[in-house]
Amino acid sequence: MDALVVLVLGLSCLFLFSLWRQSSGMGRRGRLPPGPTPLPLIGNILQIDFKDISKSLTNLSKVYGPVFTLYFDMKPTVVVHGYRAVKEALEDFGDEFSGRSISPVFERTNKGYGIVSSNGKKWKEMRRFSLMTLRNFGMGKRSIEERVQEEACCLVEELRGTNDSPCDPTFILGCAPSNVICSIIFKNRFDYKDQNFLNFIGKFNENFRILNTLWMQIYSAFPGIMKHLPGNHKKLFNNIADIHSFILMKVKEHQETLDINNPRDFIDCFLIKMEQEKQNQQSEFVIENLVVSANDLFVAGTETTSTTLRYGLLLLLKHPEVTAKVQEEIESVIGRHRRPCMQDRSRMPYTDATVHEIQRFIDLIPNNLPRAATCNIRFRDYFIPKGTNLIASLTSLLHDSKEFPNPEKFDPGHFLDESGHLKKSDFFLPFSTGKRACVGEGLARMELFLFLTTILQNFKLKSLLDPEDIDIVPVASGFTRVPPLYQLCFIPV
Ligand code: LZ1
Repeated sequence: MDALVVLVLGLSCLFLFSLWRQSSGMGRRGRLPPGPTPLPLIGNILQIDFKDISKSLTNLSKVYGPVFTLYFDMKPTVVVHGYRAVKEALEDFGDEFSGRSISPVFERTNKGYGIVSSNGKKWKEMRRFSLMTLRNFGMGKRSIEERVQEEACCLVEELRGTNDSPCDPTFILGCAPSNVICSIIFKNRFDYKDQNFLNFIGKFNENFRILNTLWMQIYSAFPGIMKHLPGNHKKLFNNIADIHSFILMKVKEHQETLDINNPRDFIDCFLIKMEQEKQNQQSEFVIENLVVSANDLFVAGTETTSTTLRYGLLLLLKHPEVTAKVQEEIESVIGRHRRPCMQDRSRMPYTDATVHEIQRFIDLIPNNLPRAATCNIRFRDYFIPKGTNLIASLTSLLHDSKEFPNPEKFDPGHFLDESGHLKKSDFFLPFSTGKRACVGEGLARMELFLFLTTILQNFKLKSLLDPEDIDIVPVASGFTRVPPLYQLCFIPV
């Protein structure tokens, strides 16, 4: 048979199969939510602008309502959009939608271990352990807060080294959050010029770039073929192998110096758990889970916090009147002569509101991380079979125009009441909500508050442009929103 016949036969079978898949959902068991008609093989990709997925989802919700279905890779994805549908899916159906849908890339790198790409019992135990360990005193004597304060201090010294000259803050603001994770996992931070540190974070940064390329979209669609071909994805897998062996080497060092009564960091806490559970054949506390969980904490805790800080400074340059009020509050509550701490936050409503507004405005992860149905679900009037993917639009909450009038305007007033107190909002869910809500939320919010206040306590931010000329429109990207490139000067106060 020649290749053309095989191709035509293959495509026809796939076409019939996809028709059958669509119609089988319409039977006696109920049906999936409505949505645009999918084409064979390509599903609904023509309905999505991959430069701004979140906006496409908002437009589709105007046609199909707050709960709708899209097809990618021959599989249905249910989208929930708007406060009620998102809360209902992630909170009221918390267990039912607590699965993670795992892309072929992460399936291959994480093999179901760790926190981000695991499911079932493994996920429950790794999540629980990580939440406990990331609490402020979860790791013995040195609190998380102390580790972040130490890093904030080093960050200020590094910024001082720029000597008032214009700089792109990307590199330095990327080092600080990575180093906080280093301090939590490996016990100590590194110098920003340490070659081991630069190699290690360089591999994460390179992977982050590769994951946002078209190559990886193709890999995700056709993993069976792609994994035999040369290309960027090989670099990605090599980097992950290097990262894993670096972590493993650190684990070996820890094993040799472990003191069960004095855990120094995340690795020690995990090794102690391994020791406690060594009789248990089914224990999840095995080296693979330690290595992948550590890797997960870097992936989750570095680029996210660093992008928020970088975007935050850009917004402060654009709005000098906001920056001035924050600096006034720092001056009156903290002063110049001691370092900021978390206790200060409740006495600094304007600063707290500004950090909230930075997170709301930038909408870092607009479409959340994808979830999956852990069982067959009856949701509203629909039937959602086990394994169906779920996307919750976080944009639809963070940019809701009733809750946050003029949502496209940066204004800390969105989180302040008439008397200047912090006004919380149920719509503020940048870390998602429910059983899969971000494990690092507490850590991330601590870093944002301490890093931003420490920077503004020590420096005046000087822009190279007039505020009106500063561009704050995100460079739309696959997964996170990224600010445009910019430069600024840090002038010591
Ligand atoms: C994550 C993020 C990105 C990728 C994986 C996990 N947690 C952001 N927070």
